[in-house]
Amino acid sequence: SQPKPTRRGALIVVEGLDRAGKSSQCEMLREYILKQGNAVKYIRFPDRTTPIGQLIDNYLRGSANQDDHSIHLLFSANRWEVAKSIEQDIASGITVIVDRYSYSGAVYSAAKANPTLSLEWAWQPELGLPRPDICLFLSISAQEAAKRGGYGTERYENETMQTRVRELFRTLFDRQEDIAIIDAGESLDEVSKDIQKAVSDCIARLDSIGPLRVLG
Ligand code: Z5A
Ligand code: MG
Repeated sequence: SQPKPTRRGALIVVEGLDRAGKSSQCEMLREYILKQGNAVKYIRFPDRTTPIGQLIDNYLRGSANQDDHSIHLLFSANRWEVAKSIEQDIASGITVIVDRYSYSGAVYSAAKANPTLSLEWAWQPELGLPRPDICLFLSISAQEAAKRGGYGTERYENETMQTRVRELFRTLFDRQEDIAIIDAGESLDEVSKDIQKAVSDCIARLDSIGPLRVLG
C-alpha cells in the first residue's frame, strides 16, 4: 500500500499586549504539543538575530532612530525572510508556534498616530504571508499587566502606546478570522488549559481547513 501522506503542521500565533504572558505560554504549548508526540517549533518576532532583526533591536532599545514607515517595513521584512521556512516546516508536518506576528506588526505601528501610517496602510505588507490557522489573543487588563512588573525601558513600553495598542488590536480582530480571545489574567496553568483546548480544536479542524492559507 502507499505510504500515508504527511499531515501538515498547524500554524499557531500567540498575540497580546506587554506582559500578557505570550512567551511563557508559547513555551508551555511547545511542551504540550511535544508530549502529544507531534513535531513542533517555537519562533518569535521580532527575530533579533538576523541583520534586519539587529536593526529592529537597536531601534527598540533606543540606540537608533528610524522613520515610522521604514521601521514598520523592517518588522514586516523580518517576517518575510522566514516565510518560506515556515511554509516548509508546516508542509513537512511540523507545528509552528509564533510569538507575535503580523497583528503586532500592524497595531504597534498604527498606534503611533502618524497621519500617513493608518492601520490599513500597516496591514498591506503582511498580505501574502502564511496565514495562522489560529491566533490566540492573550487578553489582559492594564491593572493585571501592571501587577506583573512596571514598564521596561524599550520603546513602546508606556501607557499611551499600550492603551492605543489595546484598541487597535480590537479593531483589527473585527476584520480578521480565526482569532481566539483567551483570558490571560488567570494563573499560568489555567491560561495554558484554555490555550490547549483552543489549539486541540484547531488541530482537529486542520483536514477541513486544507492547505496552509495566506493572509488577506
Ligand atoms: N513589535 C512591533 O512593533 N512590530 C512587530 O511587527 C512586532 C513587534 C513583531 C518587542 O516585542 C516589541 O516589538 C513589542 C512589540 C513590538 N513592544 N512592546 N511593547 P517582544 O515580543 O520582544 O516583547 P517581550 O518583551 O518579549 O514580550 P512581552 O510582551 O513584554 O512579554 P510576554 O511574552 O507577553 O510575557 P512573558 O514574558 O511570558 O511574561 C511576563 C511576566 O509575567 C513574567 O515575569 C512572567 O513570569 C509573568 N507571567 C506570565 N503569565 C503570568 C500569569 N498567568 N500569572 C502571573 N504572572 C505571569
Ligand atoms: Mg515575550
